Amino acid sequence: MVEDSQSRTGTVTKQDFQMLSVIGKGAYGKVLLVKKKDLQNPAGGELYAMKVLKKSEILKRNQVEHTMTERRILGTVRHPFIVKMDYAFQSESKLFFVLEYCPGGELFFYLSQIGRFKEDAARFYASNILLALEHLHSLHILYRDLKPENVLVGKDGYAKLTDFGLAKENVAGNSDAKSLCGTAEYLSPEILQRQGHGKASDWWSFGAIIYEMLCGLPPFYSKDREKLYKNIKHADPRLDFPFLSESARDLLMKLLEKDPTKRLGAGERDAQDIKEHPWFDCINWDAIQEKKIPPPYKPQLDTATDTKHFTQDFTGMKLSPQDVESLKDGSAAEGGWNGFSYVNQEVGGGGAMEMDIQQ
Ligand code: ISQ
Repeated sequence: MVEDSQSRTGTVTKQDFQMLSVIGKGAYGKVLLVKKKDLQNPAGGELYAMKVLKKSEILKRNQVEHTMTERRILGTVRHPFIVKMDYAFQSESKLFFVLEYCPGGELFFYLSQIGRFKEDAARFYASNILLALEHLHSLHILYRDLKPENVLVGKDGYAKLTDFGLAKENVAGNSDAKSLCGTAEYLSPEILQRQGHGKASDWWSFGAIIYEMLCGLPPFYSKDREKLYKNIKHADPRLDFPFLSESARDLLMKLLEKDPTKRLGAGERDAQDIKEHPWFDCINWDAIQEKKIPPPYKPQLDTATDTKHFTQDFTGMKLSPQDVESLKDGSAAEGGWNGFSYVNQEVGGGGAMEMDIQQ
């Protein structure tokens, strides 16, 4: 009987996936649309987004800790509005995260195409993001990198958070690391002033994202970086648009509060105080969590592997010789990346699983 490497070893390697296209590119690597080879089903198995990181780049940029944090969080967290990781493995030169594929692409690619969302649509996506943040906070994890590119749309039309490279675990109190990370547009005044990041800083970014969904631009937008910083720290966000409801204006004012201790969501009750704001009055939180509410839009795909919701900058590219080469790079010992490899028990087939993680 022919065996795939998963049934042989209990883990997976690149050889278990067929590369289909490039759907994203970042500083440390790229994201590929891949199909898991399935010997029981010649048409092929499930589609995944495979994030491929170069070990040399991660080392060069001192991102080892961030990468291992992302790996640990993705291996621990299971939530309907957080991208699921099914496998993680490595070769001599690369790390691979095999993630749930979200065929709707970035929520903000969709937003950029239509300008701004109606309040009902913005409220729907905001409710997904809120439940994801609430769950992370309940596990003492700060997300710290809430920005439009990190919100994806799944095949069911619900939003999902991805990219935990900047997340922070084991936050006890409400204040934390003083490092400056994240895209400036969504960073809170306290982070810009290096006064630490607590749960309230995630609620600021949440406010900035709702603002952008409703108004079409981030709240303190300026091309000039210095002006942007100054605006975030000192300016009032513009809220006098005729299309904003009174409750939306009130919510944005309370989330974009400069003083993190006075911000909505800053208290002990965290997300609960935001859920009870009048803007969310018509939201049935249990029904959202159980995905019983029809989404404002469902990605329309011509084929299962249609990548029309991803920017053509990547999807138009042929797989480079390096991409193909990376397939040949045989799987390796863990080396300095001990504990990276992972198989989600729910997809592993139930056999004896090779788990190299020491949790
Ligand atoms: C899932 N689906 C599409 C794109 C992605 C990019 C990064 C991480 C996960 C993804």
